[in-house]
Amino acid sequence: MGLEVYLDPCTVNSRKVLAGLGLLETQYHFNHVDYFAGAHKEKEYLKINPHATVPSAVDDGGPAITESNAILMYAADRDGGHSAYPKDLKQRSEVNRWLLWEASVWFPSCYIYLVEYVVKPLLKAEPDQSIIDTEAPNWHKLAGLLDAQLGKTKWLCGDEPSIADIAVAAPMHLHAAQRLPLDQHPNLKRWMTESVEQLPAWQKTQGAVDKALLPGKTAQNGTTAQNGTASDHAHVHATLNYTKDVGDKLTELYFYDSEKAKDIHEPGDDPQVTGIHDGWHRAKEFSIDKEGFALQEFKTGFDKWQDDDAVREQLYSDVVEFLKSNLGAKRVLVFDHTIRTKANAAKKLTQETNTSQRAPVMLVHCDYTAESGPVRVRQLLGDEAEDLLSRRVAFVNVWKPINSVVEERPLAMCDVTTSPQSDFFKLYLRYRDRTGENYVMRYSPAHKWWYFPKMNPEQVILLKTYDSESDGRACFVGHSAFEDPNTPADAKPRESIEIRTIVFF
Ligand SMILES: N[C@@H](CCC(=O)N[C@@H](CS)C(=O)NCC(=O)O)C(=O)O
Repeated sequence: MGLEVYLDPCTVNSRKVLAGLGLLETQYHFNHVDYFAGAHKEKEYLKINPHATVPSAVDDGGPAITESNAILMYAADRDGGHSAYPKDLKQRSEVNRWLLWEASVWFPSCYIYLVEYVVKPLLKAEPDQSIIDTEAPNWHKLAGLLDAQLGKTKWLCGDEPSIADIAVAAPMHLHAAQRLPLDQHPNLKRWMTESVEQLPAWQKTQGAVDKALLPGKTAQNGTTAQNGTASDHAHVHATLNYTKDVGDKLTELYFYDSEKAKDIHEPGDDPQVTGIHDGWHRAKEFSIDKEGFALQEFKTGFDKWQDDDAVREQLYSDVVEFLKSNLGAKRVLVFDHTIRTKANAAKKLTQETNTSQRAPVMLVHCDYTAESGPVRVRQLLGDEAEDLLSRRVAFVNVWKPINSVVEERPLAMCDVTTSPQSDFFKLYLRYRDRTGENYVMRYSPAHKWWYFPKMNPEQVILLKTYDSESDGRACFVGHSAFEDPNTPADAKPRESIEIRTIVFF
């Protein structure tokens, strides 16, 4: 079986292990635990590491090693020893001293800079300078100890690099972005930039860190190979508005003024920072029956987007033909569309007038429920409905950028293979004359989210929002617009059209 490591290459202690194993030339098998998607808190992973932290390692079915420095100590001795963790008692105690010092005081101090200057900006939050000001004297005291040592030796424990160098360098691995004041500690700066950062084992682990934590610095679709066994594709971290399931109280939205709206549970009260994966590397593989969405090419010369009649008369028939040939449907009914632009942002989600011009919806939802799908078929198809409902019927939304490439508020989809039916519950939409139903979603760290950054107007996303077939295929895809942290400051507002269809098989 060999050495299995479980980690996310972008976290401090995971990166430490990968770089350390590289220095030790240890063979291992890499298992990706997606930290920002919360995979380290999932049931299966907790069986390996009940502390719910990354990294951890298991060798040949032995006990799990759940401390990064303990993994390096183990790996160094595992294959008969390595000079990076000397056997000589006195030399070893020097290395051990720095390993323990790093875990107990150095990591916590550097971590404060990482959170304020790297993690918070990633989440579009403001760094708190008072937190840095409070920590700075302690950080300088600790950095001073390192600086004094590195004034005497090239590496922390002598002339050769040891696992202590990797361990102590890891918490400062993004020192520029972390704004660590290294200039005041010249020996420390020299060691970090001219020694540690020149190690091939260190350099090989930089790409994954930059990609996850400094998205502006790296190209979008790059890959990082780990020991030839896995690759990590780009993702962003953003807030998605899930809804708390408050038990016996219904979740509702009123589209008119009513006393009844005074004490309701509204949706979107559970914002969660979530990893959203760039789907371009496998764009052709997604299907509306498996993941619940698909990406397709759809070219049209149509451009009168502000003219609803023209959209109906000129675009709908193209969409019918496109879906028939793509999905093998016998019949397709296009029954509605919505143009979403930020120019429509002033319109509240609950605005009463039923307009086709709206702002992007920042709520994790699916447009139909198991009950509202057939109801809508009956409303729209009258006498024909019962016959049509005796065969397979699906609702498919066609989502398409208009006018220009999407740079802000893109659409994210929750992979249906990670979101069982039990993660959905009903949102009641109260209109004056009727009540509609949507699904909203309760949060789960198991959800895997996808998006297609920079989609252009010749591409569409097909979203399955209802399927009458209950044979295990995808029926309801949760989706939401989100604030993309990669959006340039001068980006054009997103403009898109969502075309609602019923597909008969
Ligand atoms: N002392 C542990 C610390 C591990 C740790 O805290 N890892 C962080 C990522 S660097 C983590 O998984 N935190 C859990 C969380 O944020 O929920 C080690 O060195 O392995």
